[in-house]
Amino acid sequence: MSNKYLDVNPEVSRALADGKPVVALESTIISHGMPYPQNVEIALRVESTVRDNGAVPATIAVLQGRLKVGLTDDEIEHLGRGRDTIKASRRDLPFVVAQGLDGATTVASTMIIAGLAGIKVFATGGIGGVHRGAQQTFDISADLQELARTNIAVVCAGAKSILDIGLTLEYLETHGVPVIGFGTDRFPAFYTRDSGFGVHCRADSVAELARVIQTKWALELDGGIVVANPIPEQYAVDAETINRAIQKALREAENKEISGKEVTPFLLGRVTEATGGDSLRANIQLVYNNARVAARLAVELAKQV
Ligand code: PSU
Ligand code: MN
Repeated sequence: MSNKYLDVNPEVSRALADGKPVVALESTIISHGMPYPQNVEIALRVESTVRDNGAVPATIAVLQGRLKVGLTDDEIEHLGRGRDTIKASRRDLPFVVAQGLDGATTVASTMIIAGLAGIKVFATGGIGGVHRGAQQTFDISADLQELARTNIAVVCAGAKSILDIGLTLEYLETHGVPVIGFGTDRFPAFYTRDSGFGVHCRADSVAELARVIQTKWALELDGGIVVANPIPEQYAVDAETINRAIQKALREAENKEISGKEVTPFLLGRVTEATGGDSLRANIQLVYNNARVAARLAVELAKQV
């Protein structure tokens, strides 16, 4: 597929034309999800992890109004340094593109751009979801709507418990989005392997995952799939510590009346500050782990076509 606003880098473009495996990667995690300079180092290592597992990485962002699929190392550095890059989700894309601005893409907008390029697999850390207190605030991430409509498999470590995970899973069920536990019956909560909620189906190999994904699309059941890949045991963070930091961050967000798209970056920043090195280390490791599984899944999907 092509689009006049889309720039797919030559390596990614060749891989897609040859039916080779490609994994999309988002950029809000770089600009708004982790501190500089670790964010750049991690983004680059995530790319090499994808390569080491047999697929071509395609980090996605908007640069000077162009939808970029596959960034250079300098472009990743630029995004990682930029303190005021716009966080661009679905509704921000028209403005960012029309004005020729830079935008870091969320799960939702990365899915959209990956879809335009013809990429089927995407690795990230955690997806957005239904926020706690959404009954009052209506704060539901556009990521969930996108999962309802765009045909991409998103490999993540579940969702952070800054969200209401129960309501997030209900929303995904309503919209027909499969939530597949990879080697687990439990939906993970990013830093921890069990959110207290189950998944509705499980796959124990990438071949099994690929079959379910291909079957969904062959049935013309459009929309995404959540592959819930728990953080490796040895990197999981103590749930108590994380929950305390999250409670404090939520109270602060409420007192400061943070709203709209500022909510998630604010909470992420505060939780990272409060839990220090441990949570960042966990964050890094779970992203590598997701990149690994996504690459293996992309390899499998390329075989099964
Ligand atoms: N959750 C994380 N880390 C992140 C994000 C969410 O644990 O970096 C980012 C992702 O880019 C996600 C976005 O798509 O935040 C969701 O923002 P919002 O809740 O405003 O839709
Ligand atoms: Mn929101």
